[in-house]
Amino acid sequence: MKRISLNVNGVDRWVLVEPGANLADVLRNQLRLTGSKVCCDNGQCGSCTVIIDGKPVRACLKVVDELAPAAKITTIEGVGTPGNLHPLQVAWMTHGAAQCGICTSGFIMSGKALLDKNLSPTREQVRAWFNRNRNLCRCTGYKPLVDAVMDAAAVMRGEKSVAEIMPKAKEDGSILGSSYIRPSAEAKVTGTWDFGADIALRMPEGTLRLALVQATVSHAEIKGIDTSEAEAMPGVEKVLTWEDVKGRNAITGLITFPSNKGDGWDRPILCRDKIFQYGDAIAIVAADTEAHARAAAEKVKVDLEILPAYMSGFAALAPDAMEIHPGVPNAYYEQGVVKGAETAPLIDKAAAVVDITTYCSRQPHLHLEPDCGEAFVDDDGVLTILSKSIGVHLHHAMICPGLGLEPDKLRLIQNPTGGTFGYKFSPTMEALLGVAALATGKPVSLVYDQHQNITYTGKRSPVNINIRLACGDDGKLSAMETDWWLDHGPYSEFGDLVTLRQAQFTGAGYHLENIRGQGRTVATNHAWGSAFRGYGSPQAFLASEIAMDILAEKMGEDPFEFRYKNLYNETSTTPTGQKPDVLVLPQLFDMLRPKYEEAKKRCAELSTDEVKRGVGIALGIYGCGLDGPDSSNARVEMTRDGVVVYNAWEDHGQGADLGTLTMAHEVLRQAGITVDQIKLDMNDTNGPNSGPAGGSRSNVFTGNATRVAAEMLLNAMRKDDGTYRTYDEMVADNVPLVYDGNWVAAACTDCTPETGQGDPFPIYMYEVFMPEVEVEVETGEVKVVKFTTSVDVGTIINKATVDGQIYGGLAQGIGLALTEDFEDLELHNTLKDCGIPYPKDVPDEMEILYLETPRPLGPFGAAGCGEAPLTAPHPAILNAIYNACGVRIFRVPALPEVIKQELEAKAAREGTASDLVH
Ligand code: MCN
Ligand code: FES
Ligand code: FES
Repeated sequence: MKRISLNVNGVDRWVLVEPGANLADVLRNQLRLTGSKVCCDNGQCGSCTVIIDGKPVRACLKVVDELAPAAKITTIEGVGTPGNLHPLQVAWMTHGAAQCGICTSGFIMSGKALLDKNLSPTREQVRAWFNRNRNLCRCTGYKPLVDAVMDAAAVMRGEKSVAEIMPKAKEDGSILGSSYIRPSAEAKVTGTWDFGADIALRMPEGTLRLALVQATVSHAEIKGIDTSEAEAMPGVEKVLTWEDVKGRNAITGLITFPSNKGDGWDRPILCRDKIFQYGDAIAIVAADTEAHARAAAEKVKVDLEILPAYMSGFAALAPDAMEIHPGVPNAYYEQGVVKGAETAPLIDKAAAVVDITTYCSRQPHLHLEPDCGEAFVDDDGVLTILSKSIGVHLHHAMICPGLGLEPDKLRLIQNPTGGTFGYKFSPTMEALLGVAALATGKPVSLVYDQHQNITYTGKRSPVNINIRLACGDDGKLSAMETDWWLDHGPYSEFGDLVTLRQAQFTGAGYHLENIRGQGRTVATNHAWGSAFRGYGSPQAFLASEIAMDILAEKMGEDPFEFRYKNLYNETSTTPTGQKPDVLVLPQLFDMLRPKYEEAKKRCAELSTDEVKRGVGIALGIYGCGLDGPDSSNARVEMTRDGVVVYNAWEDHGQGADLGTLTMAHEVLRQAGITVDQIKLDMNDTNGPNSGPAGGSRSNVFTGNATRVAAEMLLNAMRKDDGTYRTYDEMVADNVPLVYDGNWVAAACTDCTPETGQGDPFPIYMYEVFMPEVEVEVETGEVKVVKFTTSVDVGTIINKATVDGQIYGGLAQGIGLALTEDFEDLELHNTLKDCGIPYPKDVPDEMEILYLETPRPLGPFGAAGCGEAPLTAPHPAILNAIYNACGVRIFRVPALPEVIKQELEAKAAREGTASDLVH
């Protein structure tokens, strides 16, 4: 221990520190300055950035003993406070630059250090600065962050006023379609928005800190668990195993497909007999400090008999592979597609056929905030779990029987959340927190480190698709056949659903009357499959959008025009036989066509022998909803102080608060209710069940339910003369004050497992992707240098939100196409090694062309938007690579070494061919 003095935000503070303590921990744990966030703890993400003597420093890397005695440290708390903001903080809010907000203070500190020494940086200098200082953001695609710095610099130079950079108010007071600032923005930009790890620090004295004993192998039988040594370690309160779980000790996947050979109870809370994947939880240590808990966890001995690990669908499907869940075949669910006429004869007589196999990777979510949560039993005996859940009611149903609780004895509340991108559609640590709080009777907290976060949360399910796509002499598509498997890891929850998505989206967007297909869900010992933005569609579009490109070439047609003439028309149905909700694809292509022609010219002009430039096209579609029948609920209450809106539109970072506020305000402003008079009370199982915030369904479903509840209140407020009652008048007239709104997708039906036919979604969103890439011939390195996209997500509810969703999704698409993977457990276990794009990996030139076709069923005409940008940016990038250098890649990520190898093979082929000619 050492007593040192730190000058933080202009104040001298004395602290006692352990030798080697890092500044991030001292600031957060000792000085309680939790505005600096810790996401990676190893210098990769920049979320802990502070300024020391004018320089941006990643506090997690800075050992406090090594600070110069007179060092002046500035944290986000010293930059601006709510109501007294720095221009950077204002600009961050007005550009929607704080989505989830976990990276925000790090970026603002880094940006401030830049502007303090250069008040007129170019955009490129800002990007290079953030890149050099390792500032990562997973939500925004970086462009809005650069916009924010440029605006803040203009304000600081005196060229713009703060008022000029604020969103423009509409004359009628409506905020619909504006860039109105989200309610959580000010807290996010000032570092006062408490995430789960911050809440853990503010838990009462006596809170136990948890650590997990986890599997370090992928498949094994458990012969014994010995906790005795761990129990004797300092600070340990209890070591818990499966014997301490009072219920069924399993998380149920709520399987609804009767033909699924699994029963949905295959995921243990704490493993008893078997390890199914790396990271599986075997025991929980509860101790007075996290360090004590982690040290004791190391001492739990687990006796294992190692089994063969099946780390891919190929391996698990081998005839001699053992059943991962004894009694259930590894291929446990089959999905068929039968639409129109038999395809074999049509393929036989086609003018051209493409027959290819594509593989979409186990993309990691790479949300920056490590999974975390708290639990306690409240004064009424209700187990209350706080977590990053994006489906509080769904998770309640999934974990309640496993914990052995009556439903009314369990409550889930969402914490402010630093990004999920879908991984939190599955419960992660909720049941573990619950087991520990019940068994110890004390409040508990559990915070994963980034290694646990990456290795022990769900991933995108890899899919291997064989596709045969055929067209007639006129270049019109005549038939499609598909055969696929989907590697869903060991746990079946939602595996059938994502297998069905392949039937719904392979070939979507085109007039295609005849389809036959067969797919299967396969259990493996790799990471369990969870939802991920675009859920199921990136795998499907990788196959059909590469096939379309090749077919166009076979027919001697331009890939853009070949697609255009095959788009959905008035007589088309989707691959599941549903009539599209709106016909917008031709317009989206028309908007893009001039840009495409320019891009082709530019690519030809700018290509050199060393660097080839190319442009690619792909379309993407996604449905809003859970698939088949779906509904949502919301509540609105008139109070003396204004209106309170209750729903469970969980916020990953996408802006559920602003969505809710806008929907309610747009209705209630007719009665003179202002935005400031609306309060939000969200994401608690004690409130209305709105369903999970997945499947880009919330804007449509919970938006509609909120609208309906607000309309019910509005009607109740309306007097006979057309004016509206005040709260006092409502009370005086005995008019009820609380209204429950419900919205149901009335016409939706399930797709059958045999044919895949049905009407699964009420509303779809549409996007066309046009990246331009440069391929360095010598190395195979690919850079996306420009991205243009045309999008229809219906009426835009908030412009800054939708822009941010699209830019952020495109950045993730670039990662999916070129760098991101979670395959090798030894290699892919940090943010950087998993291939997350840094600022310079994403182009600054990103252009979005909007078409706003109102959806008849959408709230104020809106569709969803979160998943659209990650449906098909990656096949568009692979198509652009082909356009640039003539190399076809069929699997992602398209790594430089693979492209280089293909370029060399191509050069060798061409060399041989030219030898033959001479
Ligand atoms: N929106 C809008 N106008 C429209 C459509 C949508 O302003 N016409 C807004 C909505 O109000 C909402 C956002 O766009 O704020 C996304 O709406 P929607 O598509 O309905 O999606 P959900 O609210 O259900 O959010 C989930 C969706 C999914 S499924 C994933 S995964 C995802 C995503 O949104 N994960 C995200 N966006 C994310 N953004 C961030 N920053 N972090 C994540 O983890
Ligand atoms: Fe310090 Fe990531 S937490 S750089
Ligand atoms: Fe940057 Fe979420 S806003 S990581």
